Amino acid sequence: MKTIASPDHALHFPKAELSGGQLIRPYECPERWDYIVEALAASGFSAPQLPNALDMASVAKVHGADYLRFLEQAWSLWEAEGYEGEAMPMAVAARRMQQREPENINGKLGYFAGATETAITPTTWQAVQSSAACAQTAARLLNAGDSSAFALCRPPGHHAGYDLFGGYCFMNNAAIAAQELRDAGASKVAILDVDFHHGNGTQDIFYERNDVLFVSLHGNPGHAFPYFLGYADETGKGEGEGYNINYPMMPGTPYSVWSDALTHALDRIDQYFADALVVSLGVDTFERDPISFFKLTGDDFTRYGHAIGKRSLPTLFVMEGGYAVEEIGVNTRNVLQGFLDAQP
Ligand code: 6XA
Ligand code: ZN
Repeated sequence: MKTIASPDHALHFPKAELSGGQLIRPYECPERWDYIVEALAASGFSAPQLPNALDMASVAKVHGADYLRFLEQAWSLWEAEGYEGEAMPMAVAARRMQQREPENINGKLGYFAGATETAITPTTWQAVQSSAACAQTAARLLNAGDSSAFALCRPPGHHAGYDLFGGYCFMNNAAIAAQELRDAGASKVAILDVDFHHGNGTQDIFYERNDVLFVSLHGNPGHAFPYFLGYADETGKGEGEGYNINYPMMPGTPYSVWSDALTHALDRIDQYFADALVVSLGVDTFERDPISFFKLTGDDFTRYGHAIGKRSLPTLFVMEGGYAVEEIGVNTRNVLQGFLDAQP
């Protein structure tokens, strides 16, 4: 299994995240990437390869043109205002307000925001493009016949919607990968999101489509970020009806319960007869994750990697969250190793 990763990830590292009423050092930090690279090397995985330059064709099918223009221009518009800090949304386009992109950068930030903890720096856009390029390049490995690949994306992507950023995400790497697989001829693609948080952005992008099945296991949104999407009664719309499946779970959920949901999810994916599987891989389901509430142990990651591998689908793993930084490498490695050990 090849790993695609870019050192450009380090270009995105805001000084601050708004959390608990304070500006703190972001949980989503560059060392996360280093620990994963290190753990894979220590277990004999091949050295990461660089992505090719990002091709915007598949990106433009999952994100709006206005939104992409905003991401590209946000820092220069912010800088032109003479602000000293990093760009962060404050006022948002809430209920019964106009859904119309304002001229002012503060207005634009709020208009495109799904959450306000995520800051934009001078070099964020480069990191975002390289992260998406990792997912795209890895998808093209599957298109060329590899049976699996790992896109070590940073920043992550699953909270990024058609025209929304937030939750540390800007472009939806998993959605770009799924679109890339579709464009190369896969007629059906499944996305399995095992990150602790609901992949609201991925759900948003594919909600009215039946060519991409979205299945997510996550903290119940009544109790967990992103709070406003991820309930079990969200099943898709129009042609997409029946092609969105959510498994929200309560605080304290242990592996015994989580793995039953995974079996159910994998059965649904089997019944869909997908040509390829994209896994949004967040390891923030770990028992000692600082911002999450599931109780998976290190060995549970191996177990579920194996369960995914047994389904024998061409599989692309795309990195999402995980904030127990010292364990993130081993937990991620465990999923990939469990997967590989189940391959015929
Ligand atoms: C914001 C929490 C963001 C969650 C990010 C994440 N306070 N998503 O891990 O998967
Ligand atoms: Zn997460």
